Formats: sequence, structure tokens, C-alpha cells
Amino acid sequence: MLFYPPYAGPPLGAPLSLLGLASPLLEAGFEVKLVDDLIAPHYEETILREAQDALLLGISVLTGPHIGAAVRVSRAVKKLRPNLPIVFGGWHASLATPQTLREPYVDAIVRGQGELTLLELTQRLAGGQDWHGVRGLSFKDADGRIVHEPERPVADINTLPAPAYHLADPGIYAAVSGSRQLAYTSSVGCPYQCNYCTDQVFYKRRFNAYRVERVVSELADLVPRYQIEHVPLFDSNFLVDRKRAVAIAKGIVASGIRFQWDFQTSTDFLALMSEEDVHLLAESGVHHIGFGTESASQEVLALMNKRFQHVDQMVETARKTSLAGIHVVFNIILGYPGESEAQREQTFRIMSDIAKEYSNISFSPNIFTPYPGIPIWPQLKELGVREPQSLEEWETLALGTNVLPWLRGEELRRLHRSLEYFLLNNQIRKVTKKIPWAKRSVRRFLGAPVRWRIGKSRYSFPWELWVSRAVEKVVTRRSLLTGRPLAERTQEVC
Ligand code: B12
Ligand code: SF4
Repeated sequence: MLFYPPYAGPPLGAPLSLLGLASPLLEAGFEVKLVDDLIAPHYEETILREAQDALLLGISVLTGPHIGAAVRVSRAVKKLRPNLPIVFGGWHASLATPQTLREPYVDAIVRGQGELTLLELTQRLAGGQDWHGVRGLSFKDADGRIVHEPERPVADINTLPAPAYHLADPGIYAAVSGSRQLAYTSSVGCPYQCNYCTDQVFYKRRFNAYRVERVVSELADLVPRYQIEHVPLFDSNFLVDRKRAVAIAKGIVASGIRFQWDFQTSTDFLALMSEEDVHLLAESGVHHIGFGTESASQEVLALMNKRFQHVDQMVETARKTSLAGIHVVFNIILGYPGESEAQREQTFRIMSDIAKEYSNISFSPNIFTPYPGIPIWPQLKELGVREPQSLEEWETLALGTNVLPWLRGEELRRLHRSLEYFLLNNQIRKVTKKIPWAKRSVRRFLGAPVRWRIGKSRYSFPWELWVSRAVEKVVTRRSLLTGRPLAERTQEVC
């Protein structure tokens, strides 16, 4: 039995992690029961019922709200069937393994890519063998001692079976999320090493991608079979191999199958593409792209180990996607260690200038949130950031939770204020006929003073905020995966 706990975020269709893990198990003859909170609100009852005769309970755990239900369910299952092995996997469990395994209800952790490790573990369990020697596994042995087996090399994803899409009915997911979506991963891994990101820890900087033919033929099969309207790609950085990306787009066009798809990538790669190739992406159905732009200060980008990215590439990305009619979200990290207020204001100014020119750009600004295993932790500790000391302490660390000792008091208040202006500016520049007349007029009226304030970094007596609050709700965060709005109030961002 595999469980995907409730999370904070947009409904994205069936959890790909569990579908991927299920495939090799099914091929080996095991029965797999998936429990996803999104479509099974009474998940606890279901799990306790199914636990009666399960061989193993596997739980996927990301940092943040996922943890709460994972802990609750594990405790309840341990009470009912103390000998049922509970195995945690996924990013949080893999990046904070010793701390997670300390919990009495966790018997084992599958670190990193999970398909082959879980299969081997399940086979050992079914055969009554012990777990010593299963690569990629950390576990408690018969005497309760903790054993960390060596890492399992990341498998070429072309050698893994396709996720077991048939286990998840897209119709049921559509009822919850509002559209028939199918999450898909065409690659894992990113060659970069941004020092707030753990992709390098998980996938060792290797771009590990399906061949073009596999992507095209799987999508051409799955989309009509499940009447899919929308495919969010979960790749870390889809455009690492631009030739492959263009060939996939061509293949989709040639297949004649129509659907929308989105992906995330970095601006350096998109900026290098020709206008024709970006058009081709749009023609094949790409309607949104998420970018981790993070800052428009070259010094801050250097602090993030993001020297590969430059402001002119952001502008070029905005220009080419705008020409192609693709909607784009630029993510912004605020309060990164070493970022000065002047650099932050520079980011707001430059980003606002780009957005003024290209109306297809939206932003998703967040206070820097340090997740487990990110390479910059030693420096953060020196700066006084306290690392959560238990699995449950990590639960409260949702995106944007401000744990930064250097971002407090007056400076934090100023950040909130300038951020509100930045977001308001981003919203009021979108004056379309679809917006009611009164709102449109207010937006026109506020445009010039708001732009002036951002240009001069002057934010006292914020009358424009008071006026705008009276007439509209400002979108503060957007999903990088789909571009859709997330939290509704600025306070939820910071
Ligand atoms: C999609 C996604 C989400 C979706 C997933 C929903 C869905 N229906 O699928 C949602 C919206 C939940 C989400 C939320 C967040 N996410 Co997210 N997300 C991703 C993304 C883009 C893809 C994940 C994915 O499905 N990959 C494909 C599958 C096949 O891979 P996988 O999930 O890693 O699963 C494999 C292994 O991890 C392992 N495994 C996973 N679960 C289990 C369970 C068991 C039992 C076993 C044995 C193995 C195992 O085996 C799987 C197959 O190899 C990744 C980035 C990436 N490129 O992977 C970020 C990523 C996982 N997310 C990240 C972050 C930071 C978040 C948030 C904390 C941020 C936020 N916005 O608040 C939240 C946390 C939400 C919460 N706790 O409530 C970080 C990791 C953070 C962390 N330490 O957990 C990542 C790596 C992005 C990054 N580069 O920083 N996310
Ligand atoms: S480009 Fe994105 S995925 Fe790659 S290391 Fe940087 S933040 Fe992580």
C-alpha cells in the first residue's frame, strides 16, 4: 500500500511518484493499493482497513504539510499492526534520513530514486529475507540498530517501466482539480548547482531523459486514452537538451493530438532558442513556462551559485515567449543571505520594467525557505538559522515561512510594503476588456503613481494600496508548474 499525504498546493492530478513506484511492483506480481488524500478524503480509515493484510506501507514525504498526515497515519497503523513495515520515501525522507529514521514508527527509508529499491525491498519481505545489502535503503535491523546501505546509482529512466497510469482515474482527479490532467516526467536531474536546491543531491547533476520517441509515443497514447486536456511536466529543467525539447514539440505536432502542456526551465536555455523554435513549442500546446529567475541582481545570483543566468536572458525569454503567446511565471526569492535591500529593490525595478514591456509575465515572489539538504546549510547555521530538529518540526516549514534572523522588524516591514507595491503593479498593468469597467478605471488611475514609487523605492503613505484593496484581490503567488494563483493574501507569502 502506497500513501500520498495531503499537501499545500494546487491539485496536479495523480501523484507521479506513487504511479512510478507501482509499476515494477505490478510487473513483479504484487498487488498495489494507492491511497491519495486528494481523491480519498477518508484516507486514514482506508489505510487502517487495508493495513490488515498489507505486506508493506510506503509513504511519500515532502518537507512541509505532507509530514503531519504521514506521522498521524504511521502512528495509527503501528498501533493496529506493529509488525507491518512502514517505509518512508521521497525528498524529505531522502534528504533528512537519520533524523526521520529516528522516529519509532518509521522502519525504513528508501533514499533517492525509489523504483528499484522498493521492488528489491518488497521482494525480500515477501521471501522472508532480511534487508541487509539493499542499496539505497536505510533501516532499523532486528535489534533496532540503524543501518545505512550504500547509495544505489541513479538508474537511466529509459530502463524503467512507464508509471502505472491505469491505477489513477483522471476523471476522478478532474472532479477535484477542475481539469483532466496527467502529470508526466520526461527527464529527471539538472546540471546546475544552485545552492538553495537539492536536485544535485538527488540526481547528481545528470540530465537523465527519456528518448524523444518514448515521450511522443507515450503522450500520443495517454492523452486520447484518458481524454487528457492538460499535461504538467514535472522535469527539473526541461530545456537542458534543447534539440530534444524541439524534437518532442515537433513529434507532438506531427501526432495531431491536441492538449496543453507546461514545464519549468531556466532562462539561459530558453534565451538561446530561436523564435521559430519557441513558436513551435506554443504550436505543440505549451501554454505556460515557469522559470526560477530568483533575482535580477547579478551579485545575488552569484551568491546563489546561479552565475549561468543573466538579466538580458530574462528579457530575451520574456520577448520570445511573448511573441509566441506563452504565459510565463518568474519565481523570485527574497531575503537570500547576503542580499541587500538595494539589491532587492533593484530586482523589483528590473522585473517591473520587463513586465511593463511584456504582458505575458507574472511573478511568484517568496521569502527564501531553507529545506533539508540544501548545500548552503553550513552558512545558514553560522548566520543563526536554526535547523528543525525533528521530523515534526519540518512540518511547519511551508514555502515562504520566514525563519531568517536577518529579516525581521523594520526591514521585514519595508519588504512587505515594497512587495505589495510590486505585486500591485504587476496586476494593474493587466488592463483587458474582460475586467469590469470600475476595476479597469482604478487600475489606469493607479498605474503611474505605483510605477513611480517602484522606480524611486518610495513607499510611505501607501494610499494606492488602500484604494486597490477596496476594489480587488492581488494575486501574490503562482504555481511554477501551472502558472495558476496560489495563496490569496500577501501575508501568506511571507
Ligand atoms: C510536482 C511537485 C510537487 C507537487 C506534487 C503533487 C503531485 N500531485 O504530484 C506538490 C504541489 C505537492 C509539491 C509541493 C511542494 N514541493 Co514540490 N515538487 C514537485 C516536482 C516538480 C516533481 C515531483 C515529482 O512528482 N516527480 C516525479 C516523481 C516520479 O519523482 P519523485 O516525486 O521524486 O518520486 C521518486 C522518489 O522521490 C522516490 N519516492 C517518492 N515518494 C516515495 C515513497 C516511497 C514509499 C518510496 C519507497 C520512494 C518514494 O521514488 C520516486 C520514483 O523514483 C519536484 C521537482 C522534481 N523535479 O522532482 C518538486 C520538489 C519535490 N518540491 C519541492 C518543494 C520545495 C515543494 C514544497 C515544499 C514547496 C512549496 N511550494 O510549498 C511543497 C511542499 C508541499 C507539502 N509538503 O505540502 C522540492 C523538494 C522539497 C523537499 N525537501 O521536500 C522539489 C525537489 C523542487 C526543488 N528542486 O526544490 N511539489
Ligand atoms: S536550475 Fe533549477 S533545478 Fe537546476 S539546480 Fe538551479 S534551482 Fe535546481
